[in-house]
Amino acid sequence: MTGPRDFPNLTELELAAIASGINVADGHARYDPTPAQRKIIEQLPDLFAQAAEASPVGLDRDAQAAYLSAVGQHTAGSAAEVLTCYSSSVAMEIFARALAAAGLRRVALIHPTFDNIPDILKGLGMSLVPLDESSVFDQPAGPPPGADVVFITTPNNPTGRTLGEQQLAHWARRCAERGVVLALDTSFRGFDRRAQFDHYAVLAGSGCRYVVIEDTGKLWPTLDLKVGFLVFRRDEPLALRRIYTDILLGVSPLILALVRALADDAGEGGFADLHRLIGANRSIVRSGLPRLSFPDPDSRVSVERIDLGTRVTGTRVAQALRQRGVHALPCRQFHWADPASGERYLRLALGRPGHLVARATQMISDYLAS
Ligand code: EGV
Repeated sequence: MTGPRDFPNLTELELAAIASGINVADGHARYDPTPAQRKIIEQLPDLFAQAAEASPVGLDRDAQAAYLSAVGQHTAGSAAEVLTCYSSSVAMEIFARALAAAGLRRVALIHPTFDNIPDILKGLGMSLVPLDESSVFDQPAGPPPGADVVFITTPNNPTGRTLGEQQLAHWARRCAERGVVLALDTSFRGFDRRAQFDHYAVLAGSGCRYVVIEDTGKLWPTLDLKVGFLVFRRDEPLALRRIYTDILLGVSPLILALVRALADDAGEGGFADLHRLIGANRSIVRSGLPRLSFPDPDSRVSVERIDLGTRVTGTRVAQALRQRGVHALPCRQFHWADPASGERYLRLALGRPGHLVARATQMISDYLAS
């Protein structure tokens, strides 16, 4: 039997979930495509032919513009440089390498957050200081003394907490005053309209240095055909472009054409459909577990935490559920600076067909009652 210690990170748990059973572990989109999405998928041979003919530069520009405008980032195209990557983790790796090359090593990072963010940063020699969510969102502080970078995931994973416009302006101003780089991971913004005000207008207005990682990877059921965008001020001194071209010539034009089509659909009602699906799945979880509490009442992202209290740990519950064929994530590793504080939570993925979320919820309910 596999125990929690056999999983060095959350992604290893997610891989075990893909191998068998009911998978509400990873945050990737595994719901049934909507009719509009199905139509796009049926056009894949045509998209392939178009991608083979068209200018890769134009396809890249169109995919970027379609995505950024679907999520309200209207000034990104004029104010910033955008580099298209195979995933947000690839963008993250390039960003961290650029920080290391510049000797910027002290990163104040939101806590909790998905563990591959601290792991990639640590892997490139960064030293991390935790920024509690309360000091990011409730009483926005400033960069801790000595910090070179402030890194905020917004909406955050797994809590769904999101920077409002005033809060972003506050952080941008405080970073500008101190010459600190403000880094944002906005992979979940497609789920939450409150995260779709024009961040680049606020960032440009403050004059701060910024790097933003945008992502299509959580949104559409495309079998992981997706892109991450690395976005930064045109005069940013970090060697982002140089390190990008060390790693990539570019992403496949087929993926760019697909992203463009899905982003256009998202802007024309696709996001509304997605928000309805996630909202319905969130209600299935909440109403199916009436005796539990949900620590993120305001969350709109495609994951939901449940609070198990202090009598059982998330690690134990996740392990027992795994033995029954249901895979969810224990939250210990999200709390990268204080793993014990994540033990009371379990995270369920909502980007799934409703019947699968219902089945997982029922099995969790049965297990907790037993
Ligand atoms: C989530 C998977 C990586 C990550 C999943 C995720 N792991 N990239 N090493 O994409 O919330 O489940 O972010």
